[in-house]
Amino acid sequence: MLFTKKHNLQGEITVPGDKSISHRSIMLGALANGTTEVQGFLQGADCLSSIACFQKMGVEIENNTATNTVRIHGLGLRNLKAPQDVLDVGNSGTTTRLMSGILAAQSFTSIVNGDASIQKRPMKRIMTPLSLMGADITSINGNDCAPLRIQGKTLHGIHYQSPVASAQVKSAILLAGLYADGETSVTEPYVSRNHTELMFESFGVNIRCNGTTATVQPASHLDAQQIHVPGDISSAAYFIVAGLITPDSCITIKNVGINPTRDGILDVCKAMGADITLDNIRNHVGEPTADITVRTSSLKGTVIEGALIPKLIDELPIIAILACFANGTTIIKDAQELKVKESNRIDVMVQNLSAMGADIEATEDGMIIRGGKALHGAVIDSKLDHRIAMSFAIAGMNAEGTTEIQGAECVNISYPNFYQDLERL
Ligand code: SPQ
Repeated sequence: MLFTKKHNLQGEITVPGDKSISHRSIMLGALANGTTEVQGFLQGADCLSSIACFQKMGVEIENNTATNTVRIHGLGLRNLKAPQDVLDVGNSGTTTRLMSGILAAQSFTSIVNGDASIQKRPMKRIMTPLSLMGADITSINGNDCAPLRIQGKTLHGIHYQSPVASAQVKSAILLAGLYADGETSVTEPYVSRNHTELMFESFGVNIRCNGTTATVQPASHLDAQQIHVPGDISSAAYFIVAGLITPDSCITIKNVGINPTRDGILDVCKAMGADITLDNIRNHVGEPTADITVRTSSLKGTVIEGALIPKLIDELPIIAILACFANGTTIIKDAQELKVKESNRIDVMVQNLSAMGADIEATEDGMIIRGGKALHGAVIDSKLDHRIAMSFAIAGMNAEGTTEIQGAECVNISYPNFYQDLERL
């Protein structure tokens, strides 16, 4: 797909539902008693993988793709059926890791597998704590990646000190903790996104959060809920950056989730001097939303590190593009997790931005970007990573000449209509 220079992006846009919340709505809805109705569900390939996996375990799920409404007829905590086939998670790390926490406690054995990218992503981070709880979980190829074989067992509560700030690790343990014979807690180096904890609370689970520790009590049952999924801030991020760096632009993104564990990009924009405002702030079951308006801005470099990193981990590729359009140097540290996403997002950003003429270097745990150098078009290998493809669409619209994105269709993972929405502006 080809991109050329643009100016004057104007208008309002509503981005699709939050990917993390959409996944969790399927999983908790499947385990609840009664029918959970989800509005604003993300119809991205990753969330459809979550639906398909739970359907294979006997859960009736109706997905109205015209209205983005999903109805999940929950089977209750202990009534999932043994799948007749491999549980195919596609490209979705969230499905793989969270569902493994649930599978670890079932009365059957299952095989979890996904695409070539999933088969390279580290699973030891969940295998270790789940095994400590008593789970029988093995990597079939012995490389600590999928395919995983999970034989359900009786689980015990643990207090786990996680070496990484990862919502997927935390959530896998907390989901397993629903079935444990005692209290389960997870402490992280920094707080990661807390959608599982918030949704647990609304489904009636006894969950407590204190600083970087989340503690869950075993559950007897979950109560079905009505869920409104806010717009995904990770998807909004591309329009936030487009509005800030494209000349003569003003964009409003409506109904975006601004959960404080996810809103790091807003902090970065403010630190860089961006013209960004939040209006119409509302709250639904602990998940606040706002309309975000951005205008073309003169930006300065900043340092992004520490506790801020988990709050914007998926936005770092597009933030690297933003940094190219700022005066001065932007330093991204403590972000080694970027290496184990759908692609190695440090290497892929540095290679592709260098090809466009940016002054960028990779470090052990991030990137250093010296902004202010004009970008020119290049051929971009997305590595079939949706966040890379969307980031370079925005870069290509702000570069001289033509940018060609290879594998551009991978946006389907989290934002199927991304290019159409961009075109509308
Ligand atoms: O699901 P997947 O493939 O892991 O998706 C990504 C993404 O860019 O969409 C990461 F590659 O988001 C993760 C995120 O990075 C989604 C997520 C969640 O829903 O719990 C948490 C983060 O991952 P982690 O490893 O930090 O827990």
